Amino acid sequence: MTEFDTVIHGGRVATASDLFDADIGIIDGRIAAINENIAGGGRRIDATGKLVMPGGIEAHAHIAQESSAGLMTADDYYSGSVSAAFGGNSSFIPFAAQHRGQSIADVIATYDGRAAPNSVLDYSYHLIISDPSASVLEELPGVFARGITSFKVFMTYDLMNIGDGGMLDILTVAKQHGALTMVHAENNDMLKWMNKRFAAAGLTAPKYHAVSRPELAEEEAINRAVSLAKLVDAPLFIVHVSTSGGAAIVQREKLAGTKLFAETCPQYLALTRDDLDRPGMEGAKFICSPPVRDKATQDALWRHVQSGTFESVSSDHAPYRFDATGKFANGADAPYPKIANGMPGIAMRLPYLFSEGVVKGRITLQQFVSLSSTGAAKTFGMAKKGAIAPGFDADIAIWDPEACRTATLADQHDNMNYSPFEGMQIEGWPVLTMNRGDIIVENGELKADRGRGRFVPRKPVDLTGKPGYRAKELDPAQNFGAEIAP
Ligand code: DUC
Ligand code: ZN
Ligand code: ZN
Repeated sequence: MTEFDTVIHGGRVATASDLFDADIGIIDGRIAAINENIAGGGRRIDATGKLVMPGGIEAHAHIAQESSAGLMTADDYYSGSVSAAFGGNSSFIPFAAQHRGQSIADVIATYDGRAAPNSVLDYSYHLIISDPSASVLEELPGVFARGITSFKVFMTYDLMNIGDGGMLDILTVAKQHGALTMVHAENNDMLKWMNKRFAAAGLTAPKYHAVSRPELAEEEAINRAVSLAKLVDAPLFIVHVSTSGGAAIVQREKLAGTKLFAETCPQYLALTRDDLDRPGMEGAKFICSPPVRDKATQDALWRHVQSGTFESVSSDHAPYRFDATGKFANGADAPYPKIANGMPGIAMRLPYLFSEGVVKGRITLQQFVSLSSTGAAKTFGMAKKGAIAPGFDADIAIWDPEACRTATLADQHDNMNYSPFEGMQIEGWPVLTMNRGDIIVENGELKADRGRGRFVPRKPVDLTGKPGYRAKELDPAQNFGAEIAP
């Protein structure tokens, strides 16, 4: 008889395609068997009455990252990974951010030093490129060889915005290596112009953050980013889509076969600009970019979640404490453009999506698995993660679908002093999180050692089913768009 290290028995297994009752046998951190009534096992985990799902893959988190202004996030790779694990995630992909003038080798060495000794979960990085100089472009093949196959660029923030030409350079190199370019799409000049007018009028309270970043700024930038990617037929991933118009562009382009991927985040489904207008400076807790919008936008984004516009729902965990180390690093009454930009949510992403999505009947359990795990694994090339299948890493989350709780700060297990989700009623909760067969969290207790997580080398993006677009002006096969005399 095969001797399993661990057997999870009695549970209902949910994958991105199926729902069935089965036991799971695990050997050496991998799923070795999925069957009825698996006997034995060095350790037996009773999942009766529970859902057994692929552990979440958090594909958008800012961990131990300095902002372009030099402000460090409140979570490092220990607290960030612990918080992720309490929220049902088995692995995560934070950003490794280049600051201008920095070599990529230095960026990666810096983040290796932050992640490897600390993470309790497997991890990879998306590389943020803020300075696509010739030497940086030359370094990129080495980054792909290392298995970092995605990076993020910005169309906004003066210290990050690489301009349309810089984006074309990055998209072109990325395409050559099978990498995926991710983009923060907001029109920089629109935002700066709005900020100037608001400052002149003395409109600096947190609530003006939302008004100063209009939906049009995102829609215009998404449209432009997609056009740039289409010109060179490169794949593109739009991060944190916050508008109905932006999501509609993604939907339309996907239908046209464009090599396009996208995510939205729980805050755009759960919060509105009214939260920015809470008394005093409370609204600062809800400052993130792009900003949270309104109820109509929430409804539209839910419809896009339901109908397949997004590969994933990610947290965009960008933790800055509600004190002088974070939100108020520039003073307790700082005007909104000087308040740290981002909110925490890595532990709440999946409970929120399960409760508001599955329990309220907006999405199926299979869609939940896809949006929380499988979609990110496929899009970002994590070959052995994101599924419950033989040979895959035993990255598993066991959920109690009937657990009811009110979200509290104590549930987050991060380094924050607030949660934007505090007080929300949540139905369904992860009770056990496993990574490569090791239990990380069980019944509210951390069971893993600091630094046990491993770097996950990733594969090139899979573009199956996405024919793309050939600009005739760049295509020798179409004579570069010139008419040929008959
Ligand atoms: N973009 C992010 O992805 N997160 C925080 C702030 C930002 O601009
Ligand atoms: Zn961003
Ligand atoms: Zn982000």
